[in-house]
Amino acid sequence: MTDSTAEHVGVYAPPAEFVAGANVKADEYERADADYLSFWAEQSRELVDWNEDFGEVLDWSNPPFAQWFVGGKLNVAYNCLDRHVIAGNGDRVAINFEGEPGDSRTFTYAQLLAEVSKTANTLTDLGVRAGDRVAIYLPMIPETMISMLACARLGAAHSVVFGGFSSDALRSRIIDAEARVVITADGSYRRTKATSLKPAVDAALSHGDTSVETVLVVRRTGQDIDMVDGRDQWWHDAVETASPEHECEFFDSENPLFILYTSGTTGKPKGILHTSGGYLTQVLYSMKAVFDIKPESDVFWCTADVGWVTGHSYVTYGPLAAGVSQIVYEGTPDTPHQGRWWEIVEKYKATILYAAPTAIRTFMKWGEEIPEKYDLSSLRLLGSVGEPINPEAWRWYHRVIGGERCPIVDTWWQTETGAHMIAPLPGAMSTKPGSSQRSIPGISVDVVDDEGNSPAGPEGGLLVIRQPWPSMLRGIWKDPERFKETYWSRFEDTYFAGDGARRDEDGDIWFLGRVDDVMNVSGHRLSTTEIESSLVAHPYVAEAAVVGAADETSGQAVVGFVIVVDGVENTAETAAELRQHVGKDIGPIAKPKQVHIVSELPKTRSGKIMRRLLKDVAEHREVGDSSTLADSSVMDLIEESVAKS
Ligand code: 6R9
Repeated sequence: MTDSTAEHVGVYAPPAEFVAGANVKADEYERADADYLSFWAEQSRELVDWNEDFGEVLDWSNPPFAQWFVGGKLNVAYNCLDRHVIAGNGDRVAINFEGEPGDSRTFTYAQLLAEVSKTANTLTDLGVRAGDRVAIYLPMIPETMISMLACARLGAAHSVVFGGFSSDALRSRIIDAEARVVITADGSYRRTKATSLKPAVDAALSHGDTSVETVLVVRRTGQDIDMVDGRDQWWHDAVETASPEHECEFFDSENPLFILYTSGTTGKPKGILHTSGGYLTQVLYSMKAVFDIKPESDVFWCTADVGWVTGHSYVTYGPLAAGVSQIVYEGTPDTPHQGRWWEIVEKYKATILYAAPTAIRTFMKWGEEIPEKYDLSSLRLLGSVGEPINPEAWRWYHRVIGGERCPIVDTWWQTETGAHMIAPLPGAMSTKPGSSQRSIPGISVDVVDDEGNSPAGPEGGLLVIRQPWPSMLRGIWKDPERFKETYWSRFEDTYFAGDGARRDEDGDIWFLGRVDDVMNVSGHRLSTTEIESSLVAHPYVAEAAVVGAADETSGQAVVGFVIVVDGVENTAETAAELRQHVGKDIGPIAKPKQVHIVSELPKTRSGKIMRRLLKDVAEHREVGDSSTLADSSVMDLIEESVAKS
């Protein structure tokens, strides 16, 4: 076990100026602990505009089915738009959109309200009513957020399906949610090419057996597509001619806001259901406490795709409900050049940047001379999400991107949790590279052993959440049994997150990877994350992924896949050096049996490494389903390099 105390890895104190101006100070924890329900009620009344106040804060009479802010009425889109315009901030920029080919569009809050109103009127004309579902299959363009908000405005739930998913994935999600309308585009731009989207919708609906009545099509690329008579309508015909006035209704706190499908370990994807009042409360609280948002001066940039939960909570709902200006970028970080992100930060003077560790490690590999060419001095806070961030990548992010002045918030949460759960509060504490540190105020997490005992030993255990929280999932769409079984059956009345974690001597939380990624070598529990961090800390290595492969003698053996930095040779000596390094750094038991040097790692578009596929390679099996990879050709490249090594 590596030493992870503050003394060993170092801690980084926030600048005095940051602390002085911070929204939330250290005393917040105590206040929240004293009475977490009163704490959340207070936050909700402060941050959300309720049309009718709620009564009971939490109804937990039928666990695990929670109701928050019972009886309250609100409109989520009103909270994201109208209230800012009413408060006199209609001229503030809501979205700075940057298209991959270099086109840009700006929407003020007043303009965005008009666009959302037009879309809400169009959807109403198409028969969409409160309680219906609308599927959204769009690239990262403003119309995606406009569509989501139009649904919210009508009290209809959206189901955003990531634009990189296949027609089969789209089809099963449309059927499961019984969507009435699909909103899509002709295509999108990715790596300078116009890729198509609409044909996937046509294929998904080709059997004529879905509930879809209308397909609304945004023209993005202008490529040739088929329009089906009586079913398909152009956005620019329908929406552009609709009235920009729309009076919104107010809905129950527990009215469904969205369904977002997330893959399970087995079987079909789970439709994670989120509702309105609790979700908005916790998303807004995290904007205030974790991102320290200052709506009048910040320029926020969350680089996630709206197709995954980070894009829901921190591209659409969080920033807009907070009333801040934000950046939305359509494309990839290396188009047309490897400095694109930094050019965007400079152009819009971004103050807060929120990205995935895999992006940071990619930038490290490309070299710090690229970001150094740009003026990044507007940045004041950095965030990380999606996977554990290795201390090495954390330090690089802090030094090269943050100029040693920006605190980094490493935010742990899930599609299921809706908003941040574990993250340092940047104005309240020093940050520690590689650790998410502690749960945010009002949230109660624990690390338990296999039997549910707390505390788990120094090797770590399983992360659980003890008390209900406002933005918790309300269930799995149409499958209450699976909801109970997946999250609430392992330990009584406790949410089981599926992540391995441990607390260090300072009480700070370190993530060890998903429970299925934790390895067992000769009876020792080893974390993929820890060994990957050790590999990435070696100067030869840019990126690393580790899996446990079945092994006759030790049960499992550690197998590493690494991408080396430019100039390092792919030789047996390099691999041996890396194996030795881990053995010395963590201990002989963690020394990988094999290290393969590869040119790519299999990653989803949300930046998660698909270790399952690497495990197939390590165990010499045929590689399993790779349909959710950002680039499905990488598995061939990996198999080729492994065959050579
Ligand atoms: C927001 C998001 C959830 C899983 C989660 C965990 C991993 C996310 C993390 C992290 C360590 C962090 N994860 N953030 N692990 N440190 N800061 O990613 O949602 O796509 O549902 O994934 O991602 O394993 O259980 P989702």
